[in-house]
Amino acid sequence: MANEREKENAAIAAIEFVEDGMTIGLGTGSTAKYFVENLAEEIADGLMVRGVPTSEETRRLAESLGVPLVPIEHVDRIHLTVDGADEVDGHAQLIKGGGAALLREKIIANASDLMIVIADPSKQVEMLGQFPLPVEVTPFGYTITAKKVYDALKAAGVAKPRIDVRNGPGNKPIITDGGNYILDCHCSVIPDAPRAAFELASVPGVVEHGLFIGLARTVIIGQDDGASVFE
Ligand code: ABF
Repeated sequence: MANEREKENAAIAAIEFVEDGMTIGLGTGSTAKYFVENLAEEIADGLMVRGVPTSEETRRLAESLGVPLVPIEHVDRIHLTVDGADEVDGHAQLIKGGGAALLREKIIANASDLMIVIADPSKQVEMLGQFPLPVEVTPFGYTITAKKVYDALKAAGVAKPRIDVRNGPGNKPIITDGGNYILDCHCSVIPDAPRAAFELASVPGVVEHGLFIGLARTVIIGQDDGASVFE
């Protein structure tokens, strides 16, 4: 079980990478929340940065803490993004999207000079796949898309994928910030994550998937008394 101290220590270690003048992608989730809170304290002490939020949730949090924000459409460079993850393996490959923000998270991570993942030790895995892989799909044709997602995962070597539509209140599919649905793909293990990413990306109706391959270059794992930085 994650403890809050581990999450906050990972976030505090990421603050070391922040420099005056940076445009910073602000992640989503409970670990990224600590980063936004600590960044807000630095800004109150005079640090000059601006943020690009990866979700409406993070936008509201940052605004409430006085973090200056800029719409992504007005940005030509993002120097650094700091975000959490649902799983991270030894090659800095990630599963993200448990918070349903994976589309904006990936656009912003991909546009960043550096993406740093902050996590507690419970997120570290030998092989991705225990956490259900989120796949964002268009509502139009989503039952057909789900079948094609199943085929794609099988083609990538996942033995017995099980696909659920993520439901919210009233047992209705949750709607993402982008107006789409989330399929949660129970894989147990994803033996070849780059192949799975490739197969999923080729399915019409898939807007984005939660495999982040080759995006994170730095991983910070928080501990009770500090953090380990892997670069
Ligand atoms: C987001 O928040 C995600 O992509 C991931 O799903 C999640 C991790 O949340 P937490 O830090 O609360 O475990 O970054």
